[in-house]
Amino acid sequence: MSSTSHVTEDQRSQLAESGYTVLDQVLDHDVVARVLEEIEPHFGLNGWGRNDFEGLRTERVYAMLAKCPSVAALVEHPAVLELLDDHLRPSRVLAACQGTRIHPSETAQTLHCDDDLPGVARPRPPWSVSVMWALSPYTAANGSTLFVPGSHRWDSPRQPTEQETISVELAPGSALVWLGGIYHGAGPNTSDEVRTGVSIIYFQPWLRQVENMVLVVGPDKAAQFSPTMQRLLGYGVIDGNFFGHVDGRDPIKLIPSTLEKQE
Ligand SMILES: O=C(O)CCC(=O)C(=O)O
Repeated sequence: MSSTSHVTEDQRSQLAESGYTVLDQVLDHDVVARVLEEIEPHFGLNGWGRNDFEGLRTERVYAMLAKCPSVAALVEHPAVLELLDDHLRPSRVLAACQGTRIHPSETAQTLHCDDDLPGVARPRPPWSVSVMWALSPYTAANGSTLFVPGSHRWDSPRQPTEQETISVELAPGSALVWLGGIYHGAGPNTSDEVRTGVSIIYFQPWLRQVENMVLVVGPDKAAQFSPTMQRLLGYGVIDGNFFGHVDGRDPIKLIPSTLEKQE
């Protein structure tokens, strides 16, 4: 590691070659404790995930930066930013930041790629980089993330199998960093303990509108337009009610009187 670098050459090459790497125990205990203290009251408020992908025995705290500001230390952690530099353009954007708590008896999440949604042929350079911060121990028994090493280089037709996965265990304060094209998913929780962490996704800067329409036309002003127009502005979600959500909900619900105007 050079005197100015927060990551090793091995970590950089593992991320590029295998598609994932680990930053072992890089957070101070008091940072972990602060984030846990801020997030704890939000668990238990929203209930379980609404489908198998969100996890029927998993709790998620969306809009985390608005609820738990200390998570900013994780989002802008210097080691993570350095790894992002290798794969995303400097003006990358934060795409998601959520707390996750996987409870006992949760089943394995479907193996997926984080940047596969537009259905463009693979392999290709990553459109996203994801980071999972462990706030509790992540073990194979309680659902540590499963990866198919090297699968970010696969072509489009090839699909992963469970037999190809490895489970990456983490100590609290560690981060697991992966490229958008790697097949992965949360493992099953066969233990009697919860697995708690923060999941963050960064996107290439061009995965966004040219004009930031929902700021140009805020919810009050958007109320004068038709539902078609509101959706064009960006008050909507795609892909299973997910991309574009605000705190887990369709942003069109933020527009006053929207319900009367729904098509
Ligand atoms: O929780 C994990 O270990 C991975 C989660 C994940 O990949 C997702 O929710 O998309």
